[in-house]
Amino acid sequence: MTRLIVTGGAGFIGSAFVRGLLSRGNPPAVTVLDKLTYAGNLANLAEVADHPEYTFVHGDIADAALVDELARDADAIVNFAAESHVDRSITEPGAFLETDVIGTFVLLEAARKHRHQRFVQVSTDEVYGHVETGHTDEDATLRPRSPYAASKAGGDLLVGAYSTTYELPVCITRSSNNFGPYQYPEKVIPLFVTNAIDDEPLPLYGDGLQVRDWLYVEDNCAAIELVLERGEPGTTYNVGGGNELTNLELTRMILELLDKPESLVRSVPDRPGHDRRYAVDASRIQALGWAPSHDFRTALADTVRWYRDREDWWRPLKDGDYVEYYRRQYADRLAAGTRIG
Ligand code: NAD
Ligand code: TDX
Repeated sequence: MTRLIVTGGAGFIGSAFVRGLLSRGNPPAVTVLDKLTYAGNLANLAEVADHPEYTFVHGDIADAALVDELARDADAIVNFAAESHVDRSITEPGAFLETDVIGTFVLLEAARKHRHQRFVQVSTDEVYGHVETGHTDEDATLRPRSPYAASKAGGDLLVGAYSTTYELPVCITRSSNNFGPYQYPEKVIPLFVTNAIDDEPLPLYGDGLQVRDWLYVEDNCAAIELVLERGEPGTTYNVGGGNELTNLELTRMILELLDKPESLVRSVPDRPGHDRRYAVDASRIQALGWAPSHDFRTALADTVRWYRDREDWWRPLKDGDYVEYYRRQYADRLAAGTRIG
């Protein structure tokens, strides 16, 4: 693949993918297509802005004319673009269907028309729904439970249909929770780290015993790159970090790294329909030659240090519309919250 469209490349994972690709020798030509929603941020791409193989296009993946024009000069698409936050999908689901379902459809149509060599759909373990015990493999039934997960599952089903019906060479990756630098401070790790730095309360949903499997963002990007290069057409690959933690355990680690007291934690009313646990079986991508190369505790410590050092990056994001988002999301919850420490 020599001419790549990376959608959502100004977001958290997409920008890590682009920075990684362009930091190595002989990279493909990369066109980032990004709508620059609240989650898109050109500061995430500042270090590649002058790279000769990098082009930025400001636009919507659901804009069929624009996507068609870009796809004509490309041979592969990696689709990171999405509305990605579960809590926002609960209050405003419409944008999730427009981007995660319709947007994916528009990209698939363009890839089909221009006979692309590869389409990689970046998806999530949330499409499998809550996993009580064991680990879900790629053949598990999709049981999405939030509007976000249902929209991602809808996108995935369309991708599968384009493989079967049109023999488009697609792959899907479904990863567990990512963490690392440049993650928008609505997701739990950057939210809790930046709140703790400011001695603000950490709103832990419910009993805090929900389980997530944490994956360092660069390890996910390595998996996506491997699938782009060597994935079997028509195949889905789970990507898991093998680092299952309860939210309470994670919160305690963050506080310890920042030397902050547990009295900052508030148990607040739970997320509606909150999935208790996700856990994927990643043996298929391991057989392709992937394994995470970052130790969880070291990567978490590095990530916490990054947010401590990069207030210039996150403080502006916690201003403006974010203030209203935070109030809507947390004011009542925090008023009803109880201390756990
Ligand atoms: P993010 O919210 O940080 O970034 C999303 C990016 O997509 C932003 O730059 C935004 O501007 C852009 N975008 C949104 N709508 C668009 C549209 N209609 N057209 C063009 N661009 C648009 O998300 P992220 O955490 O980087 O996630 C990237 C992908 O990985 C998503 O598809 C998400 O579902 C998936 N994923 C994320 C995680 C995670 O832990 N963050 C885990 C598994 C899968
Ligand atoms: O304020 C909070 N308090 C809290 O207890 C927030 C924001 C979250 N949580 C809990 C909910 C989850 O159990 O922390 C856990 C992680 O929450 P998020 O960071 O919102 O992630 P999650 O809902 O698990 O979804 C993430 O991983 C899968 C990404 O946002 C998705 O894009 C990805 O598909």
